[in-house]
Amino acid sequence: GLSGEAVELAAKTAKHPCYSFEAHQKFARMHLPVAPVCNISCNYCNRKYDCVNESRPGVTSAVLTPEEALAKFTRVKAELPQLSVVGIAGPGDALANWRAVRKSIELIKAAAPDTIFCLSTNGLMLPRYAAEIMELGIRHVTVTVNCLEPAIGASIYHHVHYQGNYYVGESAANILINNQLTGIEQLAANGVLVKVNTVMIKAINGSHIPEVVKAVKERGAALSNIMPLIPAPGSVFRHFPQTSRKEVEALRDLCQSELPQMRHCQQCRADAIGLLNEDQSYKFRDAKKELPG
Ligand code: CLF
Ligand code: SF4
Repeated sequence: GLSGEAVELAAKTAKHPCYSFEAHQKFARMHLPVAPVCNISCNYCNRKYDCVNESRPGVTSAVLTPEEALAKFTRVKAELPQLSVVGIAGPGDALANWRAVRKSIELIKAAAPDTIFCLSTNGLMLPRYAAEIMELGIRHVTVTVNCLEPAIGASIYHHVHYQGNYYVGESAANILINNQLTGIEQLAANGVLVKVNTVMIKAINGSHIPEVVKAVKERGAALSNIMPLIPAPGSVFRHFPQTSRKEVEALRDLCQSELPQMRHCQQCRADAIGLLNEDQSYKFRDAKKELPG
């Protein structure tokens, strides 16, 4: 039979609108924009916008302190009874802002212990923080993995800041990829449901993605989310064609036999609130805090 913890996790996942297709019309998530800094540079990113790990380029979110995050959560929870998940998805990387992220989660957990917490990360700092993530009770983590080979990664990532050093090219990609795969393995081995997001940049990783999905499955990932490249203004890839829905769907069909595919992702903002297809973040913004978008 299933252990008590497995039963509890299954119950949580049934209320997670991203991990469960059935849940996405019934349960809402809110993102807390408490993570402004990033430790890598993706060529599809424009740092004026939210992290493409989990969000649509185009609109900047105001960054909140942990105390402001708790206050916003309290306000949203009171008005949005379907709220089940609090996620951290930018505008930078959740683990490059770990103190603020951890504090925000601790405050909300104390106020509302039944909240499901969710993180999205590029994975660079996963080996460093996996134990703390699990101690905090986080059981849903998304890692964006775009390739397995440093030679491909050198075309996707401009640089990586790691342990006080600055890396570019294949050495940057090599560190990132190794940490992503190690981190996924550590989380999955301890019962965390790992979702892997992959940005389909047709000319660079299009034909390589089935291998990525296979490799993350071997390390214990539970779900795959292949996302189209949205060329962000100001990003290195700004002139790239947007990957078409058809191309993404075909790749998902191909990878489905390896890992379940998420097909209802909305590429949300770092401050998204509500059902996945019904963003209500505009209702909960504090005019004083908003940056010009
Ligand atoms: Fe947010 Fe992401 Fe958690 Fe969902 S979003 S941190 S797993 S609670 Fe969901 Fe939005 Fe797609 Fe992300 S629809 S971008 S997959
Ligand atoms: Fe931008 Fe996210 Fe990549 Fe960081 S991890 S560079 S915020 S897309």
